[in-house]
Amino acid sequence: MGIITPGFFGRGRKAAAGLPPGQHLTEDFPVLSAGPTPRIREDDWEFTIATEHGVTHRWSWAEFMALPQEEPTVDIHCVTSWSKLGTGWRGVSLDTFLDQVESSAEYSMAHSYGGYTTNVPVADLRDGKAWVVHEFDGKPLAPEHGGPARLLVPHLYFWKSAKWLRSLELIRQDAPGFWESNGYHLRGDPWREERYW
Ligand SMILES: Nc1nc2c(c(=O)[nH]1)N[C@H]1C(S)=C(S)[C@@H](COP(=O)(O)O)O[C@H]1N2
Ligand SMILES: [Mo]
Repeated sequence: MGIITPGFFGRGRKAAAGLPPGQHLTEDFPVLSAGPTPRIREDDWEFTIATEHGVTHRWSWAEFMALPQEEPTVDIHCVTSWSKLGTGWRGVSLDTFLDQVESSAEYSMAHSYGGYTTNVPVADLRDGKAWVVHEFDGKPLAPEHGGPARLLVPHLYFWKSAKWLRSLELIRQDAPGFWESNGYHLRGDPWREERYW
């Protein structure tokens, strides 16, 4: 996803020309959580998608693992201004889930174990742009980073990537989630600097 501008000679940092405006690179992986880290055993974990028609689809951990797995390598951008390039994940595309669901809703609300919510337009979950991931850097996703599984929507600011993902609610009208109710932008495109509204 990074853009390398030919002829760009920066300060020796990798792909600095590929950072969205106002962002700086970090090599480590900061933890940003609005509350305590919930501990969910894989046996107790389930992921549901609830449609605007009142239908709920469920996947157990075993069913989730049996779906086609992808290994996206993507750049992530936190609204607090750090970006991390080339992060490697393993999980299931949202296309795979949504293809099993009858819905024409244009918006969604992601709900996490622990109560966090964030709204994401369905178009931003489609066409290979978003995943439910359970591995980072070749290892099971650590609880503080959202394990056992989190949403990954790397082309939007990282607050949209709900950790400890529990359900996706498909809704006809957009509504603010946790940070969006506290002033963060409804969509959050880092390339347009949609930080606050
Ligand atoms: N459930 C939940 N998901 C969350 C958050 C949170 O507090 N709770 N924080 C968000 C924010 S603001 C960011 S920047 C990223 C941080 O992910 P990390 O801790 O793995 O770096 O998770 C996002 N997803
Ligand atoms: Mo964030």
